[in-house]
Amino acid sequence: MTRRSLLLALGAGLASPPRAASTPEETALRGKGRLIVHSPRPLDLETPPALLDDWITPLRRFFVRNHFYIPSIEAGRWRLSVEGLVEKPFHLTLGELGRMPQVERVATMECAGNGRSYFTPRVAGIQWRKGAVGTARWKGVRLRDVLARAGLKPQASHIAFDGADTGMATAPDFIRSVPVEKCLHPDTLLATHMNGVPLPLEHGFPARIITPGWEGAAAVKWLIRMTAIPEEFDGFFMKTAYRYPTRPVAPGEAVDAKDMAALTSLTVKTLITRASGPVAGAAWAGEADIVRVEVSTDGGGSWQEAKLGTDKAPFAWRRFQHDWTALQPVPKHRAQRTKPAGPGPFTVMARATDSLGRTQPSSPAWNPSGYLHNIPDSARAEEAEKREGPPAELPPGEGRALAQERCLACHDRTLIVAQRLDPGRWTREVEKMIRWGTPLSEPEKATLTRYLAEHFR
Ligand SMILES: Nc1nc2c(c(=O)[nH]1)N[C@H]1C(S)=C(S)[C@@H](COP(=O)(O)O)O[C@H]1N2
Ligand SMILES: [Mo]
Repeated sequence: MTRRSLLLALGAGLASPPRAASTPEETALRGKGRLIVHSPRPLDLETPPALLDDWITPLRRFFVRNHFYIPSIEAGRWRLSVEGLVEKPFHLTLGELGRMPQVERVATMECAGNGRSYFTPRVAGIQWRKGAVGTARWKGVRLRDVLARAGLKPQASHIAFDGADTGMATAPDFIRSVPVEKCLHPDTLLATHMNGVPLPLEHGFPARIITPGWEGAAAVKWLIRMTAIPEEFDGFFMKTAYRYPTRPVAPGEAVDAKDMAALTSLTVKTLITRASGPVAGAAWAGEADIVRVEVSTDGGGSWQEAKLGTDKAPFAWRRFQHDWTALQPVPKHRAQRTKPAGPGPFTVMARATDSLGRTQPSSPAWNPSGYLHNIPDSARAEEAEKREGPPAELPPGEGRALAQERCLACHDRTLIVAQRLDPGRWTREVEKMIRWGTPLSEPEKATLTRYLAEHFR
């Protein structure tokens, strides 16, 4: 073989490398290159605030929150079964769904854990900053039309929604229930489209629930079954996760199960998407409307009312704007002239009031799982998005091999190192993982917990 033919052969090889079939997560990640990766698989992506500068969030910027791996779905074989306390259980195909009356609603979706990283003491879970939120144009059928076809029995008080994803190892299935009253609301959808296109796989293709105004976990993706049941579903994702104290609690306080209730509507909140020239952002309030947004450009000393955007819909965020540029004084002889400052030490804040009269608290309402963080947003006028990459490896120490073998079997390193928990909270996380199928002997459990608590606290 000549040198030239060797090079040609190599070139040909490079042009068509043997391709490993890529996972749905890899495909989704490629389309969402500018998002913050909390975990590549399960896929958990957050949007930097500066990218949330539209009323409707483009799909390539929309956050992703998956507890487990994206399931594989074949549209032709997909069936949605409607069962439980109904007169006529039945299956729906995608074709039948498409022939039912279609409605479109713009609604904001936010993960209940958005802002979790700002709670003290820290709590376990994805360490979301500000961008687990977005607004989409959802299209599909009214959920109540589907339920009417099945005929709810009078004893039905909740509908349990099950998606095609399943828990890793023995982790519980992601099943969420919603009270019948919200399911029958004319704006609650069985959505098949998002921003005018069929739901992308990572957002729940071919169909998901949309409960406008409610925290994101109610919006079950890859829906395959809905079951009418007599009371709230009693699985992990209803009875342990996504619960919020029904009384005020002190930071770090343990809360009795009887003092916790399932999360429903979102609360009132702001997000600054641009901190200078002019200030801009979004404000939302779950099932309520935004009536006022105020902006402070002096760190909360004084507040001015911002202009609200003209785009609005009952469950969608409202854009706001306030004409202000971080100005630097100019010499007297150049009278009346100012020019935009370079980086300045200005702290811009935004707070909203909603139609229920709710405002944002000045300090976060700590709760055991770190939900509904909603203090007034603040941003530095010169703020640039810092992106720290995760470390390449887990730090050395006794227990590292165990962490690599047992934790990284299902989780990505990024997720582990982002947790900053005290030993008690690490113990609880490890115990949960043991319950969910991680094999660990007592001595291994002790070693692993010690390692995690020492390095990630
Ligand atoms: N089947 C299924 N549905 C799900 C989830 C999930 O893990 N599995 N995550 C929920 C949570 S916690 C949120 S915040 C939203 C996020 O929706 P998105 O990924 O389309 O932004 O989906 C919800 N629906
Ligand atoms: Mo969520």
